[in-house]
Formats: sequence, C-alpha cells, structure tokens
Amino acid sequence: MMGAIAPSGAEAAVFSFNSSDNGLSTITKTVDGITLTVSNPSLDSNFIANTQGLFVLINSIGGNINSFQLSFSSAVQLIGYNVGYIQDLDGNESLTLTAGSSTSVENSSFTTGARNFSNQFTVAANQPITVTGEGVDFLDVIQWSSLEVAPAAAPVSVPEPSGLVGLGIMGLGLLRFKRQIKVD
Ligand SMILES: [Ca+2]
Ligand SMILES: [Ca+2]
Repeated sequence: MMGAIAPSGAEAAVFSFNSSDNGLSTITKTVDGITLTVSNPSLDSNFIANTQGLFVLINSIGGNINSFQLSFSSAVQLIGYNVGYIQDLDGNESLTLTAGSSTSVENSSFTTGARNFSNQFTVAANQPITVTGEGVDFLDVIQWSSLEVAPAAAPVSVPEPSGLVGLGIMGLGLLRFKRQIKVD
C-alpha cells in the first residue's frame, strides 16, 4: 500500500482490488468512511479481477474493458493508483478520467507499481468519473491493485448570475403570455 500523504495534508484512503471483485457488475468498498463505487464496465456488464487487481483495460475474446465509472460517497481528491499487472502493451495505451470539466490523462508507458494521477483533481460526493481506455489491442492488460484518494472540501463552483437572468427571461415570457391573452 502507498499510504501517502495527500498534497492537502489529509490522510489518504487506499482502496484495494483483488479476486473478491471478480464477476461483479458493481464494486463497492468503504475505507475511512468513504465508499467507492466502481460501475458500468464495458464488458458483459461484469468486472474481471484477480490477485493482481482489477482489470481496468483488457482485450479478450469476450470483449474489451475500455470504460467504466468511479464515484465516491464524499468529496475526494484523486491521488494515485498502483498498477498490479500489465501484459503485452504496445505503448499506445492511455486511460482518461473525466468528471465534468476535470480530466486526467494517464499516458503510456505503464509499468507495475505506484503512480500519481497526472491531474489530481477533486470531485464532489457521488460525482461520476468516467474512465476510458484507448489503444486496446491484442492481449493488452492493465490492472489496478489499488486506488488512492484523499478527503477534500467539495470542489468550488463559481456562482453564476444566471439565476437572475433566468428570472428576467421568465418575466418577459409572462409579459408575452399576458399580452397574448389580451389580444386573443
Ligand atoms: Ca495497445
Ligand atoms: Ca498488445
């Protein structure tokens, strides 16, 4: 386990993947009060996992895993992951994590061991993160043996004055509606 201290200073939570996750359509794990949900694998609706971790990218006869989703029960900052196993990679693989306007692109080359996310972005509670793999060719495998996040304050969203604008438009709409009633 990495057990690293996150940049924010908060103690990181490490979620481990192993054989117990094999065949599940949705994986849930709770560490330090944070529940991780891993869902929507793009292969027969089920994840594949073994002692070396969760297959996050795989080419197999049954189909490819090249996308799935992550979410957390509270706001977290993505820290890193441990690659438990790789197989037959060609150097064209990437994993892209996307949540709203935040993106982290994990580019080749992949090696086993600990790695920080290239962009350690923060997500809100239950905000889905889509993980999409590219460059999935013959026999390619990337497995995560663990995933590390840190508790975070909810991502700051810039308040927009659109509420007022919306009210103004609604007001205009009401005026038009009233005028139409008068005309009719
Ligand atoms: Ca490849
Ligand atoms: Ca290959």
